[in-house]
Amino acid sequence: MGDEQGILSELSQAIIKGQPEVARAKTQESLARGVDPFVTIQAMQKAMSIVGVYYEQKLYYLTEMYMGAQAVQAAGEVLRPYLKGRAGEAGRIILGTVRNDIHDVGKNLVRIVLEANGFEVHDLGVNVPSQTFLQKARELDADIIGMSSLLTISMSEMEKTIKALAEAGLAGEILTMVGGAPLSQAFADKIGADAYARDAAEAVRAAQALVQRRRGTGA
Ligand code: B1M
Repeated sequence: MGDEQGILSELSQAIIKGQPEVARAKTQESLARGVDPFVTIQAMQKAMSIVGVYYEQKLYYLTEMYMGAQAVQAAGEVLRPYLKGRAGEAGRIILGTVRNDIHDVGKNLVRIVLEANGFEVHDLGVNVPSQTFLQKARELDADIIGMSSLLTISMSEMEKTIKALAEAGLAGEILTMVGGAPLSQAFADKIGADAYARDAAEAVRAAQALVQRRRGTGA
């Protein structure tokens, strides 16, 4: 429908141009017009990937990249309450971006979509050390530790958490899910992660499977 496409295209433009206030207003407008929040999230992800391409093509500098991210965050916060609590509790997840990495747009979208699917998500933010993931997961009796990384230099941090879990005798007890643009299934297998997810929708499916596996084994 033209109306839906029109408002989503205006929202995408606000993200590409790095205008958080406009992005917030356009998201509110999309809700008022009855656009499905999940469709809006997909449009936001697409717009952010265009920002990434412009940066790679050297059309954008860090500032534009940062403002694009701010616009996505502003739009996401408007959508969050409309998605939250659609389902019952599906499991408990500790989520964060690993140490040395401050990228959080993708992680925040993953959080929103997990919450929308009934997961209780404890977001530890960015630059999270492996021991903090472990401590919080124990303290809150989490089903899953979810780690995000966008930098090739921060990916190795994920393995540290997985090793720390094993050393604490918690491998197979608290399960791990990893994601982020530079990752792959092969990398996840190599570091011994329990699941890898390419995007937010896959993160939900993977988390559901992990919780089933954990509860199925009597944990
Ligand atoms: Co930076 N950055 N950045 N950046 N940045 C990248 C990642 C980069 C690829 C750009 C490039 O050079 N082409 C590059 C990394 C190269 C590499 O290591 N391979 C890069 C770099 C180098 C840097 C700096 C080092 C730049 C500098 O300072 N010289 C610096 C790093 C600082 C640090 O972290 N220590 C830096 C800084 C920044 C900004 C602050 C300006 C900003 C981040 C703002 C923020 O996040 N609040 C920024 C941005 C915006 C990007 C790009 C353009 C976009 C990332 C993004 O938001 N994508 C990115 C280029 C690109 O990706 N093309 C780039 C949109 C988001 C929806 O996708 O995050 O992939 P994504 O998340 C997806 C999936 O990956 C998955 O689901 C999400 C939703 O679909 N997913 C998970 C993510 N986490 C998951 C977890 C899961 C499951 C799925 O389970 C737990």
